[in-house]
Amino acid sequence: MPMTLVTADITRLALDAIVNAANPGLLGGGGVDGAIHRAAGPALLAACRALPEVSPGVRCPTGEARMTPGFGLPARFVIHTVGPVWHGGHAGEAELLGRCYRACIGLAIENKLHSIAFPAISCGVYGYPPDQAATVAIAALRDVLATHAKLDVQLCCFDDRMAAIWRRALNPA
Ligand code: AR6
Repeated sequence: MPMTLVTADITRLALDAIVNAANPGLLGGGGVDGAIHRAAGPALLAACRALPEVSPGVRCPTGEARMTPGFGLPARFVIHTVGPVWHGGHAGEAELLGRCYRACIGLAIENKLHSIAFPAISCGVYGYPPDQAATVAIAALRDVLATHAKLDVQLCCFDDRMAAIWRRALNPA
Protein backbone atom coordinates (compact mmCIF):
# COMPACT_ATOMS: atom_id res chain seq x y z
CA MET A 1 0.00 0.00 0.00
CA PRO A 2 1.48 3.41 -0.87
CA MET A 3 1.79 6.12 1.74
CA THR A 4 -1.08 8.57 1.68
CA LEU A 5 -1.14 12.21 2.62
CA VAL A 6 -4.08 13.53 4.62
CA THR A 7 -4.82 17.01 5.87
CA ALA A 8 -6.55 16.45 9.18
CA ASP A 9 -6.60 16.71 12.93
CA ILE A 10 -4.81 13.46 13.78
CA THR A 11 -6.96 12.98 16.89
CA ARG A 12 -9.95 12.33 14.60
CA LEU A 13 -8.41 9.44 12.68
CA ALA A 14 -9.91 6.02 13.38
CA LEU A 15 -6.85 3.89 12.66
CA ASP A 16 -5.01 1.20 14.58
CA ALA A 17 -2.50 3.79 15.79
CA ILE A 18 -1.70 7.46 15.66
CA VAL A 19 1.75 8.76 16.43
CA ASN A 20 2.32 11.46 19.02
CA ALA A 21 5.21 13.93 18.65
CA ALA A 22 5.98 13.99 22.35
CA ASN A 23 8.83 15.08 24.62
CA PRO A 24 11.05 12.70 26.60
CA GLY A 25 8.97 12.94 29.79
CA LEU A 26 5.84 11.76 27.95
CA LEU A 27 3.62 13.72 30.32
CA GLY A 28 2.00 15.92 27.69
CA GLY A 29 2.82 19.29 26.20
CA GLY A 30 1.58 21.63 23.49
CA GLY A 31 0.95 21.08 19.78
CA VAL A 32 -0.16 17.66 18.65
CA ASP A 33 0.84 16.19 22.03
CA GLY A 34 -1.59 18.49 23.85
CA ALA A 35 -4.34 17.76 21.33
CA ILE A 36 -3.89 13.99 21.69
CA HIS A 37 -3.96 14.14 25.49
CA ARG A 38 -7.07 16.34 25.47
CA ALA A 39 -8.89 14.01 23.09
CA ALA A 40 -7.77 10.78 24.78
CA GLY A 41 -8.64 11.97 28.30
CA PRO A 42 -6.75 11.65 31.60
CA ALA A 43 -6.28 7.88 31.30
CA LEU A 44 -3.63 8.54 28.66
CA LEU A 45 -1.58 10.64 31.05
CA ALA A 46 -1.86 7.91 33.70
CA ALA A 47 -0.69 5.29 31.17
CA CYS A 48 2.25 7.45 30.15
CA ARG A 49 3.19 8.10 33.77
CA ALA A 50 3.22 4.32 34.32
CA LEU A 51 5.87 3.82 31.62
CA PRO A 52 9.28 3.28 33.19
CA GLU A 53 11.81 6.09 33.29
CA VAL A 54 15.09 5.16 31.62
CA SER A 55 16.80 8.08 33.35
CA PRO A 56 15.34 10.75 35.63
CA GLY A 57 12.36 12.33 33.85
CA VAL A 58 13.00 10.42 30.60
CA ARG A 59 10.45 7.79 29.57
CA CYS A 60 11.31 7.93 25.88
CA PRO A 61 14.71 9.11 24.65
CA THR A 62 14.87 11.03 21.36
CA GLY A 63 14.53 8.69 18.39
CA GLU A 64 12.70 5.97 20.33
CA ALA A 65 9.00 5.12 20.65
CA ARG A 66 6.56 3.83 23.28
CA MET A 67 3.02 2.56 22.89
CA THR A 68 -0.12 3.09 24.98
CA PRO A 69 -3.82 2.49 24.38
CA GLY A 70 -5.75 5.31 22.72
CA PHE A 71 -8.42 5.53 25.46
CA GLY A 72 -10.97 8.17 24.35
CA LEU A 73 -9.48 8.48 20.86
CA PRO A 74 -10.94 6.79 17.81
CA ALA A 75 -7.47 5.27 17.29
CA ARG A 76 -6.83 2.04 19.24
CA PHE A 77 -3.27 2.95 20.19
CA VAL A 78 -0.99 5.94 20.51
CA ILE A 79 2.64 5.46 19.60
CA HIS A 80 4.62 8.20 21.32
CA THR A 81 7.93 9.20 19.81
CA VAL A 82 10.33 12.03 20.51
CA GLY A 83 11.73 13.87 17.54
CA PRO A 84 14.97 15.84 17.59
CA VAL A 85 15.08 19.55 18.34
CA TRP A 86 16.45 21.35 15.26
CA HIS A 87 19.91 22.77 15.95
CA GLY A 88 20.82 23.68 12.37
CA GLY A 89 21.12 20.22 10.87
CA HIS A 90 24.61 19.19 11.98
CA ALA A 91 23.68 17.64 15.31
CA GLY A 92 22.45 14.30 14.00
CA GLU A 93 18.90 15.55 13.50
CA ALA A 94 18.21 13.60 10.31
CA GLU A 95 19.46 10.34 11.78
CA LEU A 96 17.34 10.83 14.91
CA LEU A 97 14.24 11.79 12.95
CA GLY A 98 14.61 8.73 10.70
CA ARG A 99 14.92 6.59 13.82
CA CYS A 100 11.59 7.95 15.12
CA TYR A 101 9.75 6.80 12.00
CA ARG A 102 11.45 3.41 12.01
CA ALA A 103 10.80 2.89 15.75
CA CYS A 104 7.09 3.68 15.35
CA ILE A 105 6.71 1.36 12.38
CA GLY A 106 8.66 -1.30 14.29
CA LEU A 107 6.16 -1.16 17.16
CA ALA A 108 3.24 -1.23 14.72
CA ILE A 109 4.58 -4.35 13.03
CA GLU A 110 5.49 -6.03 16.32
CA ASN A 111 1.91 -5.51 17.51
CA LYS A 112 0.38 -6.62 14.21
CA LEU A 113 -1.24 -3.27 13.51
CA HIS A 114 -2.47 -2.52 10.01
CA SER A 115 -2.79 1.25 9.91
CA ILE A 116 -0.85 4.16 11.38
CA ALA A 117 -0.83 7.93 10.95
CA PHE A 118 2.13 10.21 11.59
CA PRO A 119 2.05 13.93 12.31
CA ALA A 120 4.94 16.04 11.02
CA ILE A 121 7.27 15.04 13.87
CA SER A 122 9.59 17.87 15.01
CA CYS A 123 8.08 20.36 12.53
CA GLY A 124 6.37 22.51 15.18
CA VAL A 125 7.90 23.58 18.49
CA TYR A 126 11.07 21.58 17.74
CA GLY A 127 11.75 23.72 14.65
CA TYR A 128 12.74 21.13 12.03
CA PRO A 129 12.40 22.64 8.52
CA PRO A 130 9.37 20.80 7.12
CA ASP A 131 10.79 20.19 3.63
CA GLN A 132 13.86 18.51 5.10
CA ALA A 133 11.80 16.58 7.65
CA ALA A 134 9.51 15.32 4.90
CA THR A 135 12.44 14.04 2.86
CA VAL A 136 13.86 12.15 5.85
CA ALA A 137 10.46 10.75 6.87
CA ILE A 138 9.51 9.57 3.40
CA ALA A 139 12.88 7.88 2.81
CA ALA A 140 12.66 6.05 6.15
CA LEU A 141 9.07 4.97 5.54
CA ARG A 142 9.69 3.84 1.94
CA ASP A 143 12.49 1.69 3.25
CA VAL A 144 10.24 -0.12 5.71
CA LEU A 145 7.31 -0.35 3.34
CA ALA A 146 9.50 -2.17 0.86
CA THR A 147 9.24 -5.21 3.15
CA HIS A 148 5.86 -4.46 4.81
CA ALA A 149 3.81 -3.45 1.83
CA LYS A 150 0.44 -4.09 3.47
CA LEU A 151 0.80 -1.46 6.18
CA ASP A 152 -1.48 1.56 5.66
CA VAL A 153 0.72 4.57 6.45
CA GLN A 154 -0.83 8.02 6.51
CA LEU A 155 1.12 11.24 6.69
CA CYS A 156 -1.13 13.63 8.56
CA CYS A 157 -0.58 17.33 7.95
CA PHE A 158 -2.49 19.76 10.08
CA ASP A 159 -2.91 22.45 7.43
CA ASP A 160 -2.72 23.03 3.68
CA ARG A 161 0.66 24.77 3.83
CA MET A 162 2.29 21.77 5.49
CA ALA A 163 0.45 19.37 3.19
CA ALA A 164 1.80 21.18 0.11
CA ILE A 165 5.36 20.79 1.40
CA TRP A 166 4.90 17.08 2.10
CA ARG A 167 3.17 16.52 -1.24
CA ARG A 168 6.20 17.99 -3.04
CA ALA A 169 8.48 15.63 -1.11
CA LEU A 170 6.28 12.65 -1.95
CA ASN A 171 6.05 13.51 -5.64
CA PRO A 172 9.14 15.52 -6.58
CA ALA A 173 8.82 17.18 -10.02
N1 AR6 B 1 -3.19 16.95 14.20
C1 AR6 B 1 -2.18 16.85 13.31
N2 AR6 B 1 -1.07 17.61 13.37
C2 AR6 B 1 -1.00 18.54 14.35
C3 AR6 B 1 -2.01 18.72 15.32
C4 AR6 B 1 -3.15 17.87 15.22
N3 AR6 B 1 -4.16 17.95 16.08
N4 AR6 B 1 -1.64 19.72 16.17
C5 AR6 B 1 -0.45 20.16 15.74
N5 AR6 B 1 -0.05 19.46 14.65
P1 AR6 B 1 4.47 19.92 17.47
P2 AR6 B 1 7.24 18.90 17.66
C6 AR6 B 1 1.17 19.60 13.84
O1 AR6 B 1 4.91 21.25 17.95
O2 AR6 B 1 7.73 19.95 16.74
C7 AR6 B 1 5.03 19.46 22.32
O3 AR6 B 1 4.87 20.42 23.31
C8 AR6 B 1 1.89 20.92 13.90
O4 AR6 B 1 1.26 21.86 13.04
O5 AR6 B 1 3.21 19.35 18.02
O6 AR6 B 1 7.70 17.49 17.46
C9 AR6 B 1 5.68 18.19 22.82
O7 AR6 B 1 5.31 17.91 24.15
C10 AR6 B 1 3.28 20.53 13.39
O8 AR6 B 1 3.28 20.51 11.96
O9 AR6 B 1 5.63 18.79 17.72
C11 AR6 B 1 7.14 18.48 22.68
O10 AR6 B 1 7.61 19.23 23.79
C12 AR6 B 1 3.43 19.08 13.88
O11 AR6 B 1 2.12 18.67 14.32
C13 AR6 B 1 7.20 19.34 21.45
O12 AR6 B 1 5.93 19.97 21.33
C14 AR6 B 1 4.40 18.89 15.03
O13 AR6 B 1 4.36 20.02 15.88
C15 AR6 B 1 7.42 18.51 20.20
O14 AR6 B 1 7.60 19.37 19.12
